[in-house]
Amino acid sequence: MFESLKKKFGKAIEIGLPSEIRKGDIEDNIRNILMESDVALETCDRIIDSFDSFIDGVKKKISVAEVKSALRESISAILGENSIDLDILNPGKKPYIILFLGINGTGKTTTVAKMANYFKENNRRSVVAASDTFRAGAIEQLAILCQTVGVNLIKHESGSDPASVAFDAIEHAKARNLDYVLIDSAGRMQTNRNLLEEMKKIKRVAKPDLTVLVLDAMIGQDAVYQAETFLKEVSYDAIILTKLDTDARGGSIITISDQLKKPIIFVGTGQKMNEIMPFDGNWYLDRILPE
Ligand SMILES: Nc1nc2c(ncn2[C@@H]2O[C@H](COP(=O)(O)OP(=O)(O)O)[C@@H](O)[C@H]2O)c(=O)[nH]1
Ligand SMILES: [Mg+2]
Repeated sequence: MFESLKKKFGKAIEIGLPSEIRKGDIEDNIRNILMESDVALETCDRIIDSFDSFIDGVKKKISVAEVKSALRESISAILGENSIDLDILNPGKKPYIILFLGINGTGKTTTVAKMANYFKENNRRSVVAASDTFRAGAIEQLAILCQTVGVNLIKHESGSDPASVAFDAIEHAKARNLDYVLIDSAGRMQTNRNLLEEMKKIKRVAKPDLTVLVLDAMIGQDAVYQAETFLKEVSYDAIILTKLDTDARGGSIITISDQLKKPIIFVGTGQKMNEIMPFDGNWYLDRILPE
């Protein structure tokens, strides 16, 4: 993942070997690389400003080592800005209720099942609520995934009230002393009023401890606009970014962190149930920056 971004940074920095690079040149190059990688313009500017402040202001020429550390610090500062105080495996409440939101196709349903699998692998017990009762086939899709993972699913008929499915799943979890309730949801167009009312109702009824916005890394800056629309109507606490394996340009993590001001807590890296992991900024920086 992210090999092409790493290669571009590598080339830009190596221009300075064996001695030094002109600061203005390397800043132009970094800006261009970030822009080609789908990083928003304002975010590029923030990174360059911060890069500049890491380097002695009057210096015109800088060493390769200085470039590397200033670049790492500048991006790292953005990634680390929005952390939340949450140990997801020990959240301190039982059942811990997580609601997953996002528009169609971003990977919500897959992510719900992957998270159930992640919790199971860590000896935690979950129940899943099939609260996407709108889209044909959604309940069946989730039923198959839950069977693969080996986790209970609470479902009602297609077209029924999503909030009451969530409510039943919470009762189920309480009765069995389960650790988590994971609530899938429907995602038609973000402008659809009914959907927004439906999500608000699920939130009112389920009172989630954590509301996660599921975003698709592949769609880059559009993801930001989608999320902003959600943010206006339904609040959320954190982001799970899916399909990192298909993010050929590699910059969506930076843009999303900077523009949405919410922490990315997990990332999806493939279609298999175990292809999800807690997000770690250093893991990402190691992949995009040359050693
Ligand atoms: N490559 C890849 N595909 C994913 C990932 N997460 C989900 N998908 C795929 O994205 C498609 C839509 O996923 P789905 O969970 O149905 O999205 P939903 O409409 O938001 O519930 C499916 O084909 C998933 O297999 C991921 O991390 N990587
Ligand atoms: Mg779905």
